[in-house]
Amino acid sequence: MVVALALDESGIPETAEARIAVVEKLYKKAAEYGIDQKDIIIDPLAMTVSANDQAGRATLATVKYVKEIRHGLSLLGISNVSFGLPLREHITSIFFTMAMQNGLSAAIMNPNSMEMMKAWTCFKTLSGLDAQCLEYIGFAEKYSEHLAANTVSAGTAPGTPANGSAVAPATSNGNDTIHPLIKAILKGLKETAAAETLKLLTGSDGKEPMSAVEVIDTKIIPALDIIGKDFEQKKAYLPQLLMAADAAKDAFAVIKTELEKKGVEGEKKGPIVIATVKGDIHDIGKNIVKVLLENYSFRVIDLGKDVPPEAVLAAVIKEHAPLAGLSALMTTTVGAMEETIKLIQKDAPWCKVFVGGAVLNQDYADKIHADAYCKDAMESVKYAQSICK
Ligand code: B12
Repeated sequence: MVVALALDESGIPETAEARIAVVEKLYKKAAEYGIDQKDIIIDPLAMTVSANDQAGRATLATVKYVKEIRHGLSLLGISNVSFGLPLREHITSIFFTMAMQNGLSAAIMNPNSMEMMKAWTCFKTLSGLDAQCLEYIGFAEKYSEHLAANTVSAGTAPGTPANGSAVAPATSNGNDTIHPLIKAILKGLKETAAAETLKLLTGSDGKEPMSAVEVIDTKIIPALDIIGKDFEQKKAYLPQLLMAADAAKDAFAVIKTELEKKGVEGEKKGPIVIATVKGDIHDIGKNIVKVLLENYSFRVIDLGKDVPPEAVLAAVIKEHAPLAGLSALMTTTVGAMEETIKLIQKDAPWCKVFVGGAVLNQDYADKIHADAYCKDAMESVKYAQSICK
């Protein structure tokens, strides 16, 4: 490839129009030598704004012309733009961002500059080039460490993580004592999570097989607790929480399939209406409760998540259900739970309501007049057995 600078015998043109004219001359001359446009990178030249306050505009307009009109490639040595100014990296990094936005193809820039890497990473994230914002999250982690080390602006940039590599939350980093299933959930590795779950359930790793409840209680829930705490402490971010939740779901899907294989046939008890309350989309815990209840021969009518009180009531009435289970995981949605309980107790007084979810406890369940609080899926089975004989 050839790098062609946008200058001629008369020097570097100051205006965008004149520089673009040089670009056209370059393409033409190259063609005479049999050099194809795709093999040329035009350098529109970053001139210093402290010497000419219009210099940035001329360069950016030329970058844009090369990209949008000629569909060609461009390159800039970025840092020259800020020569002679204080806090040069402010100008350099923003200029870099603007150049990328105008279609710059390549840059000569300092990858050891924190500000430049910030511009690069944020640009990628905002341009849809950073799957699930993982690169940005990885950068942010390093950036925070950097700030803590108190060496802002002139310091060394973090090594940008490899594209697409999952950035594990701090808690899970490099800790070899963590069980592989927990690790897989923390890192959002769905296939590994499913494979590790199967190993635990079947004992195919040469160890004693675990029960479904044991896998849920000692692996899946602790993993989600870790990522939840990391999320709270801003060590993990929403994309990671989502990935962990997805991996946990896949692990759980394996448990469900294994339980179904063992399937208990016979008459079904219940039915039990079950739902995550309005405003709340957390359904992993509710789904676990559902599967376990089904495994103990209950017919479960699962209304899903974010379910309005009226919809729960309607299902209870339609099925004349003796029991309804409500799940809430956020302090903000416990109100909806209380509202649902009130409605059921008023219009379907035969139906008992049992509640669960991480934000609840016995005291709170009493306060909102639930008939029972179950701290986990196994307790919910025991309670259901006491009601639906
Ligand atoms: C996974 C997860 C998510 C996933 C949910 C995916 C899904 N499909 O469920 C995603 C990423 C989508 C998510 C989103 C959000 N989340 Co979230 N999330 C979690 C996390 C990490 C784990 C929850 C979980 O599944 N636990 C594992 C299950 C098995 O446990 P469980 O639900 O408690 O269920 C057991 C028992 O409670 C009981 N049980 C549960 N339900 C029922 C029902 C009945 C009837 C019975 C009897 C028993 C029972 O049995 C279950 C099995 O033993 C928690 C943190 C935590 N450690 O709880 C945060 C957490 C609940 N999320 C939180 C927040 C803030 C959010 C968001 C608002 C984030 C955001 N800014 O967007 C959104 C919520 C959007 C909404 N409107 O609901 C906060 C809530 C804070 C609060 N106190 O209000 C938490 C606590 C994280 C935190 N520490 O900040 N989240």
